[in-house]
Amino acid sequence: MNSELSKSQIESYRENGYIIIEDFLDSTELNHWRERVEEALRERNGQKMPDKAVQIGDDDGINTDADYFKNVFDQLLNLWQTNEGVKKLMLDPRIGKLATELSGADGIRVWHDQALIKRPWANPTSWHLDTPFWSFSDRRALSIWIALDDVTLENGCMFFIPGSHKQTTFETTSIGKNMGEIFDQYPQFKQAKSVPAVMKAGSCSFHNGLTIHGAHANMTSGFRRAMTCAFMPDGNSFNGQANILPEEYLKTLKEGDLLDNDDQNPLLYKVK
Ligand SMILES: O=C(O)CCC(=O)C(=O)O
Ligand SMILES: [Fe+2]
Repeated sequence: MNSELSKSQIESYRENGYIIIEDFLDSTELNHWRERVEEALRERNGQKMPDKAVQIGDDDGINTDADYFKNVFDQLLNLWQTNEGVKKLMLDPRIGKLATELSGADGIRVWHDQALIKRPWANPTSWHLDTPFWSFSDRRALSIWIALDDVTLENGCMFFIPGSHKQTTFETTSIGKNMGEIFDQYPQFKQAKSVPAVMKAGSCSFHNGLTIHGAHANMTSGFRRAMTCAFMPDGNSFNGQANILPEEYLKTLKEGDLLDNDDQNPLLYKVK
């Protein structure tokens, strides 16, 4: 695993709100990730979250058009909670260290992982932000996105609006059918130049949850598979939004409570 960051990579991430790390996994590691993720997906049999009976493609109340959205990607969350192999891979402190260093936090917790599988001919992913959906509000929150297949302009690579993370806010927008809806909320980026994140299988990107991003449609007959994980800087508190927190845990939380439950949000890395 290519888990060393140079100063200029960190600077570039902070400036642009995303970074691509080529050859993050070598070919042996990549095969292992593919096998573990495939196994975890088979076990889940379409169940989107470990603790809820929602199937992929069901209306989740976040996305405004279920029929359209189910053809954007298969989205399965918190595979680390249901598969030991994925847990080992996902809770790797080297990934935690990368996320900590890029974010500038003094420690990092898993918010949730998710497999994002664009099937052949899948719809595009509308431009959006991530952090406004989460149960904490931190401008440093970020995600890793690991390519399990070669990701191209043809099969649904992600795109970023560089620097947008410095100006966006925690105000929510829907992820609907209209690709560019978010630009009505942030008109200052209507003329911005987007950058595609084309990468080989085994490479990864990190993006700040406040960086405007989206993805192409899959214009091919092949799959575009990604394994991703969202991270919460350690020390954050509950902002009142349920997001993916289980009912039982939510019942115990009130706004302002520290989110330090190691079973739900394991601490991956802490600066000593
Ligand atoms: O994979 C995609 O199409 C979108 C991914 C994304 O939005 C994310 O990882 O935050
Ligand atoms: Fe996203």
